[in-house]
Amino acid sequence: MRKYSNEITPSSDGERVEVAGWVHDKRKLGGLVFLIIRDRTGLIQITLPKKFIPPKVFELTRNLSKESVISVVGKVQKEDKAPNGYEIIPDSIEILSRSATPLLLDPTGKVDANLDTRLDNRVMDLRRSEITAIFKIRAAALSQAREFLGNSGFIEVTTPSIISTSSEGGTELFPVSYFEEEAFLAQSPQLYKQMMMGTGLDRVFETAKYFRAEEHDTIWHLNEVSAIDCELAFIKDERDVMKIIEGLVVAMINVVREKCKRELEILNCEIPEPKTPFPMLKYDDALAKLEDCGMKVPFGEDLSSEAEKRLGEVMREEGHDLYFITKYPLEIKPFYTMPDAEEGIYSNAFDMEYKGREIVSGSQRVHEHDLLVERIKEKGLVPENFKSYLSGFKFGMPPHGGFGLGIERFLVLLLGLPNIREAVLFPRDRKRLEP
Ligand code: AMO
Repeated sequence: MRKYSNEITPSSDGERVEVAGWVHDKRKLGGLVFLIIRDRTGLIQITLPKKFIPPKVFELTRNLSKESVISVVGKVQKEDKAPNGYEIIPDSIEILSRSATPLLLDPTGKVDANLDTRLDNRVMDLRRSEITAIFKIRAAALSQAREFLGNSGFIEVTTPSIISTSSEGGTELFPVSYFEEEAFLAQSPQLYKQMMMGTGLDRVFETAKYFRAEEHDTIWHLNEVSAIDCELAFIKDERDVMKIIEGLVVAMINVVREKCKRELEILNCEIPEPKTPFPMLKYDDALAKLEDCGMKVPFGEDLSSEAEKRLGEVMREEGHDLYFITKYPLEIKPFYTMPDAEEGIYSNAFDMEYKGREIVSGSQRVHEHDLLVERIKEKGLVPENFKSYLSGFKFGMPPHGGFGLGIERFLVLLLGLPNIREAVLFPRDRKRLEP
Protein backbone atom coordinates (compact mmCIF):
# COMPACT_ATOMS: atom_id res chain seq x y z
CA MET A 1 0.00 0.00 0.00
CA ARG A 2 1.21 3.52 -0.78
CA LYS A 3 2.70 5.38 2.15
CA TYR A 4 3.35 9.05 2.83
CA SER A 5 6.88 10.14 3.69
CA ASN A 6 5.99 10.69 7.34
CA GLU A 7 4.60 7.16 7.67
CA ILE A 8 8.05 5.70 7.08
CA THR A 9 10.85 5.96 9.64
CA PRO A 10 14.47 4.75 9.88
CA SER A 11 13.15 1.80 11.88
CA SER A 12 11.25 0.68 8.77
CA ASP A 13 14.73 -0.45 7.54
CA GLY A 14 14.38 -3.48 5.27
CA GLU A 15 10.63 -3.01 4.58
CA ARG A 16 9.30 -2.83 1.03
CA VAL A 17 7.14 0.23 0.46
CA GLU A 18 5.40 2.16 -2.28
CA VAL A 19 5.66 5.95 -2.32
CA ALA A 20 4.56 8.56 -4.85
CA GLY A 21 4.97 12.26 -5.46
CA TRP A 22 6.65 15.00 -7.47
CA VAL A 23 10.34 15.00 -8.45
CA HIS A 24 11.51 17.84 -6.25
CA ASP A 25 15.15 17.46 -7.13
CA LYS A 26 17.45 15.17 -9.07
CA ARG A 27 21.18 14.82 -8.49
CA LYS A 28 23.89 12.69 -10.05
CA LEU A 29 27.03 11.70 -8.24
CA GLY A 30 29.26 9.30 -10.18
CA GLY A 31 27.37 6.03 -10.44
CA LEU A 32 24.61 7.24 -8.13
CA VAL A 33 21.41 9.07 -8.90
CA PHE A 34 19.35 10.68 -6.12
CA LEU A 35 15.75 11.57 -6.67
CA ILE A 36 14.09 13.66 -4.02
CA ILE A 37 10.36 13.03 -4.08
CA ARG A 38 7.92 15.44 -2.47
CA ASP A 39 4.56 14.27 -1.19
CA ARG A 40 1.92 15.84 1.01
CA THR A 41 3.88 15.30 4.18
CA GLY A 42 7.48 15.96 3.18
CA LEU A 43 10.49 14.76 1.20
CA ILE A 44 11.73 11.24 0.47
CA GLN A 45 15.13 10.33 -0.92
CA ILE A 46 15.22 7.65 -3.62
CA THR A 47 18.76 6.41 -4.10
CA LEU A 48 19.73 4.59 -7.28
CA PRO A 49 23.18 2.97 -7.21
CA LYS A 50 23.70 2.06 -10.89
CA LYS A 51 25.33 -1.28 -10.04
CA PHE A 52 22.44 -2.60 -7.97
CA ILE A 53 19.43 -1.26 -9.80
CA PRO A 54 17.74 -2.99 -12.76
CA PRO A 55 19.10 -1.13 -15.84
CA LYS A 56 15.55 -0.36 -17.07
CA VAL A 57 14.75 1.42 -13.82
CA PHE A 58 18.00 3.38 -13.85
CA GLU A 59 17.38 4.41 -17.49
CA LEU A 60 14.01 5.93 -16.54
CA THR A 61 15.73 8.64 -14.52
CA ARG A 62 17.77 9.87 -17.49
CA ASN A 63 15.10 12.12 -19.06
CA LEU A 64 13.00 12.55 -15.97
CA SER A 65 12.18 16.25 -15.64
CA LYS A 66 11.74 17.92 -12.28
CA GLU A 67 8.11 18.10 -11.05
CA SER A 68 7.14 14.96 -12.96
CA VAL A 69 4.91 12.68 -10.90
CA ILE A 70 6.28 9.22 -10.17
CA SER A 71 5.46 6.18 -8.13
CA VAL A 72 8.27 4.11 -6.63
CA VAL A 73 8.36 0.66 -5.08
CA GLY A 74 11.51 -0.25 -3.18
CA LYS A 75 13.28 -1.17 0.01
CA VAL A 76 13.71 1.24 2.92
CA GLN A 77 17.26 1.71 4.13
CA LYS A 78 18.30 3.71 7.18
CA GLU A 79 20.38 6.71 6.05
CA ASP A 80 21.23 9.49 8.48
CA LYS A 81 22.02 12.02 5.75
CA ALA A 82 18.66 11.66 3.96
CA PRO A 83 15.51 13.65 4.88
CA ASN A 84 13.79 11.88 7.82
CA GLY A 85 16.76 9.50 8.19
CA TYR A 86 15.91 6.95 5.49
CA GLU A 87 16.22 6.38 1.77
CA ILE A 88 14.49 4.01 -0.62
CA ILE A 89 16.36 1.73 -3.02
CA PRO A 90 13.86 1.20 -5.85
CA ASP A 91 12.90 -2.04 -7.58
CA SER A 92 10.56 -0.21 -9.91
CA ILE A 93 9.62 3.33 -10.89
CA GLU A 94 6.51 4.32 -12.81
CA ILE A 95 6.24 7.74 -14.41
CA LEU A 96 2.63 8.81 -13.85
CA SER A 97 2.92 12.23 -15.48
CA ARG A 98 5.83 14.03 -17.10
CA SER A 99 6.29 17.70 -16.32
CA ALA A 100 6.90 20.12 -19.18
CA THR A 101 10.03 22.28 -19.11
CA PRO A 102 11.02 24.95 -18.38
CA LEU A 103 9.02 25.38 -15.19
CA LEU A 104 7.04 28.62 -14.90
CA LEU A 105 7.76 28.76 -11.18
CA ASP A 106 10.29 26.99 -9.02
CA PRO A 107 8.34 25.01 -6.42
CA THR A 108 11.44 24.49 -4.29
CA GLY A 109 11.37 28.24 -3.58
CA LYS A 110 15.08 28.57 -4.42
CA VAL A 111 14.28 31.04 -7.18
CA ASP A 112 12.33 34.03 -5.86
CA ALA A 113 9.14 35.04 -7.65
CA ASN A 114 6.91 38.05 -7.06
CA LEU A 115 3.35 37.61 -5.79
CA ASP A 116 1.75 38.20 -9.20
CA THR A 117 3.85 35.50 -10.86
CA ARG A 118 3.11 33.19 -7.95
CA LEU A 119 -0.63 33.80 -8.19
CA ASP A 120 -0.56 33.39 -11.99
CA ASN A 121 0.97 29.96 -11.39
CA ARG A 122 -0.88 29.17 -8.20
CA VAL A 123 -0.93 25.38 -8.64
CA MET A 124 2.88 25.33 -8.77
CA ASP A 125 3.06 27.90 -5.98
CA LEU A 126 0.88 25.70 -3.77
CA ARG A 127 3.44 22.92 -4.01
CA ARG A 128 5.57 24.80 -1.48
CA SER A 129 5.17 23.72 2.12
CA GLU A 130 5.14 27.32 3.41
CA ILE A 131 2.18 28.06 1.16
CA THR A 132 0.19 24.91 1.93
CA ALA A 133 0.87 25.51 5.63
CA ILE A 134 -1.38 28.60 5.43
CA PHE A 135 -4.24 26.55 3.99
CA LYS A 136 -3.82 23.72 6.48
CA ILE A 137 -4.06 26.34 9.23
CA ARG A 138 -7.08 27.90 7.54
CA ALA A 139 -8.79 24.51 7.40
CA ALA A 140 -8.01 23.80 11.06
CA ALA A 141 -9.35 27.19 12.17
CA LEU A 142 -12.53 26.81 10.11
CA SER A 143 -13.17 23.32 11.32
CA GLN A 144 -12.75 24.52 14.89
CA ALA A 145 -15.12 27.41 14.24
CA ARG A 146 -17.78 24.92 13.07
CA GLU A 147 -17.18 22.76 16.12
CA PHE A 148 -17.30 25.69 18.53
CA LEU A 149 -20.46 27.12 17.01
CA GLY A 150 -22.10 23.69 16.78
CA ASN A 151 -21.35 23.11 20.46
CA SER A 152 -22.79 26.54 21.24
CA GLY A 153 -26.13 25.62 19.67
CA PHE A 154 -25.67 27.21 16.23
CA ILE A 155 -27.09 25.55 13.14
CA GLU A 156 -25.16 25.88 9.88
CA VAL A 157 -27.24 27.36 7.08
CA THR A 158 -26.68 28.29 3.45
CA THR A 159 -28.44 31.36 2.11
CA PRO A 160 -28.59 32.69 -1.48
CA SER A 161 -25.58 34.26 -3.15
CA ILE A 162 -27.75 35.77 -5.87
CA ILE A 163 -29.89 38.52 -4.43
CA SER A 164 -32.19 41.28 -5.58
CA THR A 165 -31.30 44.07 -3.10
CA SER A 166 -28.21 45.40 -1.42
CA SER A 167 -27.76 44.40 2.21
CA GLU A 168 -24.94 46.69 3.26
CA GLY A 169 -25.75 49.95 1.43
CA GLY A 170 -25.97 51.04 -2.14
CA THR A 171 -22.88 51.00 -4.25
CA GLU A 172 -20.59 48.02 -3.88
CA LEU A 173 -22.55 45.38 -5.77
CA PHE A 174 -21.62 43.14 -8.68
CA PRO A 175 -24.60 43.00 -11.05
CA VAL A 176 -25.60 39.65 -12.49
CA SER A 177 -27.90 39.10 -15.40
CA TYR A 178 -30.65 36.86 -14.02
CA PHE A 179 -32.97 35.86 -16.87
CA GLU A 180 -35.20 38.92 -17.47
CA GLU A 181 -34.14 40.65 -14.29
CA GLU A 182 -31.08 42.32 -12.88
CA ALA A 183 -29.73 40.68 -9.76
CA PHE A 184 -26.56 41.02 -7.68
CA LEU A 185 -23.97 38.87 -5.98
CA ALA A 186 -24.55 38.99 -2.22
CA GLN A 187 -22.36 41.39 -0.24
CA SER A 188 -23.14 39.29 2.83
CA PRO A 189 -25.91 36.99 4.11
CA GLN A 190 -27.01 39.80 6.43
CA LEU A 191 -30.70 40.02 5.56
CA TYR A 192 -31.19 36.26 5.33
CA LYS A 193 -29.48 35.43 8.60
CA GLN A 194 -31.71 38.01 10.30
CA MET A 195 -34.77 36.49 8.63
CA MET A 196 -33.73 33.16 10.13
CA MET A 197 -34.24 34.71 13.58
CA GLY A 198 -37.98 34.85 12.84
CA THR A 199 -38.10 31.10 12.20
CA GLY A 200 -37.42 29.75 15.67
CA LEU A 201 -33.99 28.35 14.79
CA ASP A 202 -32.59 31.03 17.15
CA ARG A 203 -28.87 30.55 16.39
CA VAL A 204 -27.49 30.18 12.88
CA PHE A 205 -24.13 30.50 11.20
CA GLU A 206 -22.88 30.38 7.67
CA THR A 207 -19.43 30.11 6.19
CA ALA A 208 -20.29 32.81 3.74
CA LYS A 209 -18.91 34.51 0.65
CA TYR A 210 -19.06 38.31 0.43
CA PHE A 211 -18.86 39.74 -3.07
CA ARG A 212 -17.87 43.39 -2.92
CA ALA A 213 -17.32 45.57 -5.94
CA GLU A 214 -14.99 47.88 -4.04
CA GLU A 215 -12.44 49.62 -6.21
CA HIS A 216 -9.63 49.44 -3.63
CA ASP A 217 -6.57 47.60 -4.71
CA THR A 218 -4.76 47.15 -1.40
CA ILE A 219 -2.98 44.43 0.54
CA TRP A 220 -5.99 44.41 2.89
CA HIS A 221 -9.01 44.17 0.55
CA LEU A 222 -10.46 41.41 -1.57
CA ASN A 223 -13.47 41.48 -3.87
CA GLU A 224 -14.48 37.96 -2.88
CA VAL A 225 -14.20 37.44 0.87
CA SER A 226 -14.86 34.38 3.04
CA ALA A 227 -16.50 34.99 6.37
CA ILE A 228 -18.05 33.31 9.35
CA ASP A 229 -21.45 34.91 9.73
CA CYS A 230 -23.54 34.36 12.85
CA GLU A 231 -26.88 35.52 14.12
CA LEU A 232 -28.46 34.78 17.49
CA ALA A 233 -31.87 35.56 18.94
CA PHE A 234 -33.19 36.39 22.41
CA ILE A 235 -30.17 38.49 23.29
CA LYS A 236 -30.31 41.26 25.89
CA ASP A 237 -27.96 43.46 23.90
CA GLU A 238 -24.79 43.34 21.78
CA ARG A 239 -22.71 42.08 24.71
CA ASP A 240 -24.28 38.62 24.28
CA VAL A 241 -22.96 38.63 20.71
CA MET A 242 -19.49 39.75 21.79
CA LYS A 243 -19.31 36.85 24.26
CA ILE A 244 -19.76 34.40 21.37
CA ILE A 245 -17.10 36.16 19.31
CA GLU A 246 -14.59 36.04 22.14
CA GLY A 247 -15.14 32.30 22.61
CA LEU A 248 -14.97 31.68 18.87
CA VAL A 249 -11.79 33.67 18.26
CA VAL A 250 -10.03 32.13 21.27
CA ALA A 251 -11.02 28.63 20.11
CA MET A 252 -9.76 29.32 16.57
CA ILE A 253 -6.43 30.74 17.77
CA ASN A 254 -5.88 27.96 20.29
CA VAL A 255 -6.57 25.16 17.85
CA VAL A 256 -3.92 26.57 15.53
CA ARG A 257 -1.45 26.88 18.43
CA GLU A 258 -2.11 23.32 19.53
CA LYS A 259 -2.77 21.38 16.33
CA CYS A 260 -0.72 23.21 13.71
CA LYS A 261 2.69 23.24 15.40
CA ARG A 262 4.47 21.90 12.32
CA GLU A 263 2.84 24.47 10.03
CA LEU A 264 3.69 27.30 12.44
CA GLU A 265 7.28 26.10 12.49
CA ILE A 266 7.40 26.09 8.68
CA LEU A 267 6.03 29.66 8.70
CA ASN A 268 8.38 30.64 11.52
CA CYS A 269 5.42 31.99 13.42
CA GLU A 270 4.77 32.14 17.14
CA ILE A 271 1.27 32.83 18.38
CA PRO A 272 0.82 33.95 21.99
CA GLU A 273 -2.06 32.60 24.03
CA PRO A 274 -5.03 34.96 23.62
CA LYS A 275 -5.76 37.03 26.70
CA THR A 276 -9.34 37.14 27.96
CA PRO A 277 -11.63 38.90 28.54
CA PHE A 278 -11.13 41.10 25.48
CA PRO A 279 -11.39 44.72 26.64
CA MET A 280 -14.37 46.75 25.42
CA LEU A 281 -13.37 50.22 24.43
CA LYS A 282 -16.13 52.69 23.63
CA TYR A 283 -15.77 54.57 20.33
CA ASP A 284 -15.54 57.85 22.29
CA ASP A 285 -12.76 56.44 24.47
CA ALA A 286 -10.94 55.25 21.38
CA LEU A 287 -11.10 58.81 19.99
CA ALA A 288 -9.79 60.13 23.32
CA LYS A 289 -6.88 57.70 23.31
CA LEU A 290 -6.04 58.74 19.75
CA GLU A 291 -6.23 62.40 20.66
CA ASP A 292 -3.81 61.73 23.55
CA CYS A 293 -1.28 60.59 21.01
CA GLY A 294 -1.85 63.53 18.72
CA MET A 295 -4.36 62.05 16.30
CA LYS A 296 -7.67 63.88 16.08
CA VAL A 297 -10.57 61.94 14.61
CA PRO A 298 -13.79 64.01 14.41
CA PHE A 299 -16.83 62.42 16.08
CA GLY A 300 -18.93 60.59 13.52
CA GLU A 301 -16.05 59.45 11.35
CA ASP A 302 -15.05 55.85 11.02
CA LEU A 303 -11.50 55.13 12.12
CA SER A 304 -9.10 55.29 9.19
CA SER A 305 -6.69 52.38 8.89
CA GLU A 306 -3.98 54.71 10.15
CA ALA A 307 -6.02 55.57 13.25
CA GLU A 308 -6.87 51.91 13.81
CA LYS A 309 -3.19 51.02 13.62
CA ARG A 310 -2.20 53.75 16.08
CA LEU A 311 -4.91 52.60 18.48
CA GLY A 312 -3.59 49.06 18.06
CA GLU A 313 -0.16 50.25 19.22
CA VAL A 314 -1.66 51.95 22.26
CA MET A 315 -3.68 48.84 23.13
CA ARG A 316 -0.63 46.63 22.69
CA GLU A 317 1.30 48.82 25.12
CA GLU A 318 -1.55 48.15 27.54
CA GLY A 319 -1.11 44.41 26.89
CA HIS A 320 -3.98 43.76 24.46
CA ASP A 321 -3.88 42.48 20.88
CA LEU A 322 -7.55 41.56 20.86
CA TYR A 323 -10.23 44.05 21.86
CA PHE A 324 -13.63 45.44 20.93
CA ILE A 325 -14.55 48.97 19.93
CA THR A 326 -18.18 49.51 20.98
CA LYS A 327 -20.91 52.14 20.79
CA TYR A 328 -20.20 53.47 17.31
CA PRO A 329 -22.17 56.50 16.18
CA LEU A 330 -25.42 55.31 14.61
CA GLU A 331 -24.98 57.44 11.49
CA ILE A 332 -21.98 55.45 10.24
CA LYS A 333 -23.60 52.05 10.71
CA PRO A 334 -26.07 50.25 8.39
CA PHE A 335 -29.85 50.60 8.70
CA TYR A 336 -30.26 47.28 10.52
CA THR A 337 -28.17 48.47 13.50
CA MET A 338 -30.00 48.98 16.81
CA PRO A 339 -29.72 52.54 18.19
CA ASP A 340 -28.41 52.81 21.74
CA ALA A 341 -31.34 52.71 24.15
CA GLU A 342 -30.27 55.82 26.08
CA GLU A 343 -28.45 58.02 23.63
CA GLY A 344 -29.76 57.72 20.07
CA ILE A 345 -26.66 59.15 18.43
CA TYR A 346 -24.84 55.99 19.45
CA SER A 347 -25.55 52.44 18.35
CA ASN A 348 -25.24 48.89 19.64
CA ALA A 349 -22.65 48.21 16.95
CA PHE A 350 -19.08 47.13 17.56
CA ASP A 351 -15.94 45.96 15.79
CA MET A 352 -13.43 43.45 17.05
CA GLU A 353 -9.84 44.43 16.45
CA TYR A 354 -6.79 42.22 16.22
CA LYS A 355 -3.41 43.96 16.34
CA GLY A 356 -4.91 47.26 15.23
CA ARG A 357 -7.06 45.95 12.39
CA GLU A 358 -10.75 45.15 12.23
CA ILE A 359 -11.50 41.48 11.68
CA VAL A 360 -15.09 41.31 12.93
CA SER A 361 -18.02 43.68 12.87
CA GLY A 362 -21.41 43.14 14.37
CA SER A 363 -24.29 44.61 16.31
CA GLN A 364 -27.59 44.19 17.99
CA ARG A 365 -30.17 44.65 15.22
CA VAL A 366 -33.39 46.56 15.00
CA HIS A 367 -36.13 43.93 15.48
CA GLU A 368 -39.18 46.22 15.48
CA HIS A 369 -40.77 46.48 12.06
CA ASP A 370 -41.73 50.17 12.15
CA LEU A 371 -38.38 51.35 13.45
CA LEU A 372 -36.68 49.28 10.76
CA VAL A 373 -38.77 50.96 8.03
CA GLU A 374 -37.87 54.34 9.49
CA ARG A 375 -34.15 53.48 9.56
CA ILE A 376 -34.25 52.26 5.95
CA LYS A 377 -35.79 55.58 4.90
CA GLU A 378 -33.29 57.58 6.96
CA LYS A 379 -30.50 55.87 5.01
CA GLY A 380 -32.09 57.05 1.77
CA LEU A 381 -33.20 53.53 0.83
CA VAL A 382 -36.64 52.42 -0.32
CA PRO A 383 -38.60 50.10 2.04
CA GLU A 384 -40.45 48.62 -0.95
CA ASN A 385 -37.14 47.06 -2.07
CA PHE A 386 -36.92 45.23 1.27
CA LYS A 387 -40.46 43.84 1.21
CA SER A 388 -39.69 40.17 1.81
CA TYR A 389 -37.07 40.98 4.46
CA LEU A 390 -39.46 43.33 6.25
CA SER A 391 -42.33 40.87 6.19
CA GLY A 392 -40.20 38.61 8.39
CA PHE A 393 -40.40 41.35 11.03
CA LYS A 394 -44.17 41.78 10.99
CA PHE A 395 -45.22 38.51 12.55
CA GLY A 396 -43.06 38.08 15.65
CA MET A 397 -39.32 38.76 15.54
CA PRO A 398 -37.25 38.26 18.71
CA PRO A 399 -34.46 40.65 19.72
CA HIS A 400 -31.31 39.49 17.96
CA GLY A 401 -27.80 40.36 16.88
CA GLY A 402 -24.88 38.91 15.03
CA PHE A 403 -21.54 39.41 13.38
CA GLY A 404 -19.30 38.67 10.43
CA LEU A 405 -15.70 37.57 10.85
CA GLY A 406 -13.44 37.94 7.81
CA ILE A 407 -11.48 34.72 7.53
CA GLU A 408 -8.69 36.11 5.35
CA ARG A 409 -8.11 39.12 7.58
CA PHE A 410 -8.04 36.83 10.60
CA LEU A 411 -5.31 34.73 8.94
CA VAL A 412 -3.29 37.77 7.88
CA LEU A 413 -3.09 38.93 11.50
CA LEU A 414 -2.73 35.52 13.07
CA LEU A 415 0.17 34.54 10.84
CA GLY A 416 1.62 37.97 10.04
CA LEU A 417 1.06 37.52 6.29
CA PRO A 418 2.29 40.44 4.16
CA ASN A 419 -0.73 40.50 1.84
CA ILE A 420 -4.35 39.30 2.17
CA ARG A 421 -4.01 37.46 -1.16
CA GLU A 422 -1.70 34.99 0.60
CA ALA A 423 -4.70 33.74 2.60
CA VAL A 424 -6.87 32.80 -0.43
CA LEU A 425 -6.25 29.98 -2.88
CA PHE A 426 -7.34 31.97 -5.93
CA PRO A 427 -7.85 35.60 -4.93
CA ARG A 428 -10.30 37.88 -6.68
CA ASP A 429 -9.12 41.46 -6.63
CA ARG A 430 -9.52 44.61 -8.75
CA LYS A 431 -7.37 43.14 -11.52
CA ARG A 432 -7.50 39.39 -11.05
CA LEU A 433 -10.11 37.02 -12.42
CA GLU A 434 -7.68 34.24 -13.31
CA PRO A 435 -6.81 31.57 -12.34
P1 AMO B 1 -18.48 44.14 7.35
O1 AMO B 1 -18.79 44.77 6.04
O2 AMO B 1 -17.76 44.98 8.34
O3 AMO B 1 -19.80 43.65 8.08
O4 AMO B 1 -17.67 42.80 7.11
C1 AMO B 1 -17.36 41.90 8.17
C2 AMO B 1 -15.92 41.49 8.09
O5 AMO B 1 -15.61 40.96 6.80
C3 AMO B 1 -14.29 41.29 6.44
N1 AMO B 1 -14.29 42.09 5.19
C4 AMO B 1 -13.32 42.07 4.25
N2 AMO B 1 -12.16 41.40 4.18
C5 AMO B 1 -11.38 41.60 3.09
N3 AMO B 1 -11.69 42.41 2.07
C6 AMO B 1 -12.85 43.13 2.08
N4 AMO B 1 -13.16 43.92 1.05
C7 AMO B 1 -13.73 42.97 3.22
N5 AMO B 1 -14.92 43.47 3.57
C8 AMO B 1 -15.25 42.93 4.75
C9 AMO B 1 -13.70 42.08 7.59
C10 AMO B 1 -14.93 42.63 8.27
O6 AMO B 1 -14.70 42.89 9.63
N6 AMO B 1 -23.13 42.22 7.70
C11 AMO B 1 -22.01 42.77 8.44
C12 AMO B 1 -21.62 41.86 9.58
C13 AMO B 1 -22.67 41.76 10.67
O7 AMO B 1 -22.99 42.81 11.24
O8 AMO B 1 -23.14 40.65 10.92
C14 AMO B 1 -20.84 42.96 7.50
O9 AMO B 1 -20.79 42.48 6.40
O10 AMO B 1 -12.99 41.19 8.43
